[in-house]
Amino acid sequence: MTQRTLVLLKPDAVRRGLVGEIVGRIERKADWTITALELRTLDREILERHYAEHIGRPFYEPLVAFMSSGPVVALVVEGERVIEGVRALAGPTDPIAAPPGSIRGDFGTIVRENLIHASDSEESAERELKIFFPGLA
Ligand code: 3AN
Repeated sequence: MTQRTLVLLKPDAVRRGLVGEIVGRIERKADWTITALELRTLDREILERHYAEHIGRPFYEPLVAFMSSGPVVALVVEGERVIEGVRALAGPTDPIAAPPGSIRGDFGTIVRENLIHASDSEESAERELKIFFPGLA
């Protein structure tokens, strides 16, 4: 089943020089294609839309501060079961609980700075792709 997903390499990944490493893991999966890729600094407005479900939670303000603390790399990735697949490459939200071999498990320590965002369902992917790449067909 061919799908499309939104991936964000968060400011910690960019600052730490892990863009190549993470993009490489995505590229090496057979038959997935990166169809858009952009370095971009996110403002509060776009983050409010992206993280709408978290508004009001205790971690929301620090999350927005972190996510706007430097540029991110936003990508669109297409391919076979790519939504589930990039989530599997990323590992669970808490990097300490994430298995070694996953991006968060290999490189992360704290929950907020967990390196990568990837859409978690077809509905989320559709919503998030509209926010970040409104011009996409
Ligand atoms: P995921 O990115 O694994 O889907 P979400 O959507 O639940 O996780 O959370 C979005 C982001 O909010 C996470 N990537 C993380 O940066 C931050 N976050 C989530 N839960 C917490 C928490 N309990 N404490 C601090 N930050 C959190």
